[in-house]
Amino acid sequence: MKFIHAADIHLGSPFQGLKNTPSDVRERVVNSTGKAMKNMVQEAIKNAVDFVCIAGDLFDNPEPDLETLNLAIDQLEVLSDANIPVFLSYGNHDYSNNKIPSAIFPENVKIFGDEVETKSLTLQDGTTVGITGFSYNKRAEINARIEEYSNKNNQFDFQIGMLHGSMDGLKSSEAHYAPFTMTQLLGKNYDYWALGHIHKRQTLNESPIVAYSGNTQGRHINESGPRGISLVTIDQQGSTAVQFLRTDVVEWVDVEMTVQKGMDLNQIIRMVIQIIEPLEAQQLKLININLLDSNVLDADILEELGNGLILSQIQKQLDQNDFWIYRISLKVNSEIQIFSELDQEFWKKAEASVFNEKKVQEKLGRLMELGFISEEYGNDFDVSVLQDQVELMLKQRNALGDERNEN
Ligand SMILES: [Mn+2]
Repeated sequence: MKFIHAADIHLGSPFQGLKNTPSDVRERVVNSTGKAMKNMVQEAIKNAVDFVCIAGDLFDNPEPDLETLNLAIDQLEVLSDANIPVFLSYGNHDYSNNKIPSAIFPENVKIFGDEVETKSLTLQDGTTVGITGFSYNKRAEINARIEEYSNKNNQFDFQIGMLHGSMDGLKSSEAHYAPFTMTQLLGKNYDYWALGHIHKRQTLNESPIVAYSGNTQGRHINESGPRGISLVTIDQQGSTAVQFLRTDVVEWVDVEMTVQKGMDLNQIIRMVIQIIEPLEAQQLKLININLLDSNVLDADILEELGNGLILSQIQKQLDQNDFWIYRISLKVNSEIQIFSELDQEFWKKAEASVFNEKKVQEKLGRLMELGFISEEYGNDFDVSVLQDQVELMLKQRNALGDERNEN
């Protein structure tokens, strides 16, 4: 038995933070989630799988626009033409609210309702499979749903659990979605758990495999690195092999480089190009350059880094089919203390209370009514960028003071 475990395709993701990007790069990024779905479908056909599981968040939004919806229908029809059934559950992003009538999907698509249920499938060789799951019907599913899953039904040769959620006790913004414990999952005696919701690919248990396939396309720098799906093969003895197949067309990459005191504009540009150009570029790479120790640079160089001059020079010299550097982040040496005569613990506390999104949004306040400010600090506002800039300014201004203190 062979199937694809996919999740978090997020069709229709808006990709807002790309305003200074050339239109061809922008277009590739905006179309990337759809292209990733196409790649998933092609892999299903190429590998002649028995079925496909999509464990939540097929759409980025519970009310996808027509173009997004049609793309999904078209791709599901390609699978239908290839006689490949699809098991689909909705997650916290595309929770079912009757905005998407299930009748618009081809018949090979089996959609889970908001109660946990088991759908059965008989493969061509007679193998029987039970697939158990449910769809979200609201954005936040804080209740554990795992006890509603039945134990393995022995009328099936294999049973697979699909669950969009997070491990109980997880501490992150992804926590508290249909929480489960490993003991609960393993207690069901299923042959494989196809998880969705956490976008970072990971295996939580080896036998049976309990895993997140990760999302099919990274959508911002916090989703860096290769993204894709799992091709799962379970033989008659129940031993399972999982192969990672890439589906992404755009890869977000964080690159670090350390600058030296006295470096001029051309040296910095050369250094960046020398590090970026040799990178393998099968996918378009969207790169965030972290310039470490940037506090040692001269003030005029820092200004050229800050006003985008150096960035635009680098962008011109790199092949835009392969690389797009969208940001240079100036990082300061963390060993330098700001106002070292102050209690550093107090300083850190103050820093944390000033640089949180709520505070910064509050300060921005009515300034956001000005077009150029809302464009700069709009939807994708990243507080850490502002924090880096301020830290750099303080460390530069403060450097003299600290040097004096040393004598
Ligand atoms: Mn998701």
